[in-house]
Amino acid sequence: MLDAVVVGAGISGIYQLYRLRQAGLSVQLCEAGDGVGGTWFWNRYPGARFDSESYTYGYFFSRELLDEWSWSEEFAGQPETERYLNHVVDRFDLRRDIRLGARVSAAVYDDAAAAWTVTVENGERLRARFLVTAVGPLSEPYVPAIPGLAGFAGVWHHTARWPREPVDLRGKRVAVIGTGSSGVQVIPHIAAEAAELVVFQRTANWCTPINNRPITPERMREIRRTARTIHRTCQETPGGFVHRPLSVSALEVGEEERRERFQRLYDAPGLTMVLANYRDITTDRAANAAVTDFLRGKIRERVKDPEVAERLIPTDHTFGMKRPPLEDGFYEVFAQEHVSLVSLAEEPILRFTPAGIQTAARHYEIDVAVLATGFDAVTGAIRRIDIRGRDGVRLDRHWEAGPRTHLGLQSAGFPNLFFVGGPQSTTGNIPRATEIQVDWVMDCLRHMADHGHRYVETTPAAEEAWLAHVESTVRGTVLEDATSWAFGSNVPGKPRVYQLYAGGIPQYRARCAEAVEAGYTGFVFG
Ligand code: NA7
Repeated sequence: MLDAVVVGAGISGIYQLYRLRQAGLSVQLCEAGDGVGGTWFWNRYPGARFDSESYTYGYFFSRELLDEWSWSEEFAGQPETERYLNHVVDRFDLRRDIRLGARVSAAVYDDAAAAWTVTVENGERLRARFLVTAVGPLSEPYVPAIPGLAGFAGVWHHTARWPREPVDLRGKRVAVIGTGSSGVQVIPHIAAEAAELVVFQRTANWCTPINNRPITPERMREIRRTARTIHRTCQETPGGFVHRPLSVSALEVGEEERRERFQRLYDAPGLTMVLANYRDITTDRAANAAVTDFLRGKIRERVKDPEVAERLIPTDHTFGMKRPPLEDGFYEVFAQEHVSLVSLAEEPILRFTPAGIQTAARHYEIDVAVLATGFDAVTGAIRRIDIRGRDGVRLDRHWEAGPRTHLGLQSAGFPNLFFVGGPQSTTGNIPRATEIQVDWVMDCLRHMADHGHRYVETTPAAEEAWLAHVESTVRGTVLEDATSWAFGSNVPGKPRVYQLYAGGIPQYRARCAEAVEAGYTGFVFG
């Protein structure tokens, strides 16, 4: 019997495997894809790129790794990140414990043995004391049930299942459905190749420029030299980034000063507009309105056709309630003759036809459809696995009304099962959030070994208390306005429940640590 099975070879699962191996435990990591990298394996659409600074996203656990790896850009593209994760896997000799093309379909807890039997889709079975899911919060693609898609005679791709071999779009009539982060990244690249591009937008987003730039060798030396400080800053900020909010309110300063500040943030790299802004832009609606006034002006400045500009201006949401897509030439794309924007509010999609897309207003002839329609986020990839805990209870049933966990780490009735990057846990710059959980799991396993415990599980009361706390972190903030994946509201039929944790990284880490210091509050050992 193995000590542990880890599911998912993304940035979090790789770190979990590394730590388990370092502790001398026997581990197998099962990965559905044919390569490692998770998000950075699957999302290979043109333009896929970080919105976290590269050097804040990578690992900090090894000085040697920090010294030998050089990022080429402030925000690395998908190929570079995939190379990085492959490098890490080889560098630390992790590949021999990774099974590729091994999608886990089921996991059943055996009470008598205090162990999990994990079934891989090919029928293979693994037995392990511990099971860790590191399947990623944005990994289960959401394909909307648009009638006629199966009969579409052209080709279609979801952005998160982009083929490995390049898709030739030259001379093609292409449709992109969706204008979230993925759509906003892919659209300028498709426009550069396709003969025609029609963008179908359901909801406009407040996008801000990525302002990406190369990292010079000199800057890379500086990053290496200050790596520890960078890591510490990421641990101290709510979203795990290097940016800190200002200590002043947007409403305490004059209009001109505020405008200058917004302009500086607009010109700065990364998610600065949301992360390094006045402290109250996501908590005070008047402060938020000041930001949206500024961004509305920017869209009007950058989009030539006033009618198109108005369609690209969000009408129904506050800035920051969703993670704002970072763009590079997105607004300018619509000035090109061969690019058009369809607002689904004016012209809903009725169906795919064999030759294209029929809206309420007209038919669009299409050769290639790109679905940038997002994910069944956070719980989707976990619920897809048939997980059965004590007494055969299904996790899927346990989470029917929304996820229930303690600290986002465990669910009651599922001993020795840990979630890394799962529901009700902190988010933002994902690796900075999930390393807290991986480290917590390792401490817990050491504690169990020291005390001779066979299992650890949480309780319904602890779940109830964590749910109440999770809800309190989002109440009263602009996040509450969102109809987005964070609430599961992008997937029809999914209960509208806040799926993440909005208390921020420092508070999340503190709560995880407090539970341990108080003798593992909310956890039961046996
Ligand atoms: P998102 O942000 O969920 O965006 C999905 C987009 O697809 C969004 O514009 C949706 O419109 C649109 N969508 C979804 N379903 C439909 C249907 N049925 N018809 C038309 N349009 C639809 O996913 P992304 O992949 O872009 O980004 C995910 C995260 O990755 C992002 O938050 C970053 O953190 C990184 P809607 O807004 O729902 O009206």
